[in-house]
Amino acid sequence: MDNDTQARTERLSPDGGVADRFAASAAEKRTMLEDMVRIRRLEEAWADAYLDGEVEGLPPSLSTGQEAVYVGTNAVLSDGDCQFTTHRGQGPQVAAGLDPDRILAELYMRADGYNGGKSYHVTDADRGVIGMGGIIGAQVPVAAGKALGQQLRGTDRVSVAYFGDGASNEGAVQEAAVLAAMWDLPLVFLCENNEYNISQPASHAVQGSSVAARAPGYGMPGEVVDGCDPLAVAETVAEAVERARAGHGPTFVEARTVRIAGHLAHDPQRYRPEGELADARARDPIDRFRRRLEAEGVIDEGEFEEIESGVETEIAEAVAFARESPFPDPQEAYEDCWADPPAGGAGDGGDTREGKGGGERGGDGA
Ligand SMILES: Cc1ncc(C[n+]2csc(CCOP(=O)(O)OP(=O)(O)O)c2C)c(N)n1
Ligand SMILES: [Mg+2]
Repeated sequence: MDNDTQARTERLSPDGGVADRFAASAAEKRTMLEDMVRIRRLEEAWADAYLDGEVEGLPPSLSTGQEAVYVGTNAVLSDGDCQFTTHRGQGPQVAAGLDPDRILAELYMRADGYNGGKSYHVTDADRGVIGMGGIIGAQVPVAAGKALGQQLRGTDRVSVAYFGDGASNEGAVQEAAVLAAMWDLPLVFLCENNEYNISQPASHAVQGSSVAARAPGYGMPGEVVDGCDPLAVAETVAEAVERARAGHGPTFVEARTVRIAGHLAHDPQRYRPEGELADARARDPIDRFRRRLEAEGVIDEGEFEEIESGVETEIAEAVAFARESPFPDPQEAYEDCWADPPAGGAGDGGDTREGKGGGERGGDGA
């Protein structure tokens, strides 16, 4: 082993001493449980709206069963950190504290939505939630670009790229992983292994014991974590984030989770072997965490029902807000296509890039 490889191997040691493990207070645990319920109810409201014919377009992609991944991750992120979501992006949005009124308004394609009703890949750059999602895996190199920016600016901020077990096979993910490891980018590769990509079991697309087993090949540590346990996720992501903040580069985290809903809301999942869905439901992270918090005395008997009814009221109000919000003006389709030129910079007065439709932001051809 040459010196460089030796140094790199030592630095990749999970016991490298950079971890500042996550410890949740009772109040934080209760908030995590509440946020998991909030994610689920918000998504169910969206699915109901679609199945009732109130909302049109692509059927909703729910993250039922995967909520622990998002609340665990968001428990350790701070202001200035970024997360790049998949086509199941509602979990990170809610867990990051985005307003359910405006999330649902976007899912109802209304003007008060986070993207003005123009794309359900909800984005709130101020809170570092960047919605991509349409092309699986495509958000990962973009997240690597953000992490490079965070590194070049000398910050200790990090980015998280979510992607699925299916997306883990995409070239975009491989290339981002190679580059991120080479450049020690402050990036967490967060693979949500929900055991399916559409109707194909993950075991038919991933050879070997785990997706994370590929990590040493990229030149980064890999961790497998129980993605149905928010505290385990928080602990593992905390370690990855701490390593990234300290300048030690990326980590590949594989959260073993479970897809209880279909691929999209109208999917009856007839392709699943008998009994598999029942097994998946038995691993429901909300039920499990609720039982754990009751056993620990963090919540009293009956308190879960209070949490549920509070969230249900909140989501019913968010649905009412979304319904009342107007549709965007058709002219809006031409807005927000290009970034504003920097104030006082050379670009003032219009977008001068060639071959991009030219003219000012929102001009014809944009
Ligand atoms: C590049 C690309 N290929 C195929 C698709 C079609 N597609 C949408 S979701 C999906 C499955 C993705 O599976 P996984 O990455 O495991 O994510 P999950 O849906 O399980 O969350 C596929 C193949 C796509 N959107 N983009
Ligand atoms: Mg999957």
